[in-house]
Amino acid sequence: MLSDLHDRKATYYFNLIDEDGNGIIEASDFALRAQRLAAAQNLTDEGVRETLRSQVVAWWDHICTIADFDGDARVTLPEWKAYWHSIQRGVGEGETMTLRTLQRAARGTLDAIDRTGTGWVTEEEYADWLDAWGADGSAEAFRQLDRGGKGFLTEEDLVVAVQEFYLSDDPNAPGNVLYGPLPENPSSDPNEFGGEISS
Ligand SMILES: [Ca+2]
Ligand SMILES: [Ca+2]
Repeated sequence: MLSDLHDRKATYYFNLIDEDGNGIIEASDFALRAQRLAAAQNLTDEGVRETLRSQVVAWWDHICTIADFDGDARVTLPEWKAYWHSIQRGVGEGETMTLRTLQRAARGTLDAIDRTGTGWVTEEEYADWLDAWGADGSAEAFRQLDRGGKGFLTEEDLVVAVQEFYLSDDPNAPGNVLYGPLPENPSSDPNEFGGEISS
């Protein structure tokens, strides 16, 4: 079982990746994602766009390997949550491979945001990247992710943020907002306390 916070993060991220909003992550979402990233970053050079497309397709291949448990080339929300759970179990069991995977994810994220190749991320680059995700609140998220208020994000900032995003159960962990501030907690189900409260 995922904690409430992890459930919210997993669901929020799933919905961002599910670009066309049909409730399933599949190859077509990644084709759309590549187009939107290219548009948000004003990429006009066809070679550069092609590099971006192949990066995004490689990411989809990776997601299939780790989260498409029944091998139908579609990732459903239950599969996604099972994947999320397996990361936490892997780290809990001390699998260095899981931690290395997260570090690789952080470097991939840096490469995706840092289109100018400087090795760090400016507030503007981060805003463009979140915009391509269709996510809001980039100024607030950037402020939290920028540990020490340097005015830019380093690879180390992103490594810590990715680890917190996938692993932390602390509602105040800055890395929770890597993909923008999480939506507010959905109002609790009135039946949640059924039987315990008598009227
Ligand atoms: Ca979809
Ligand atoms: Ca599947």
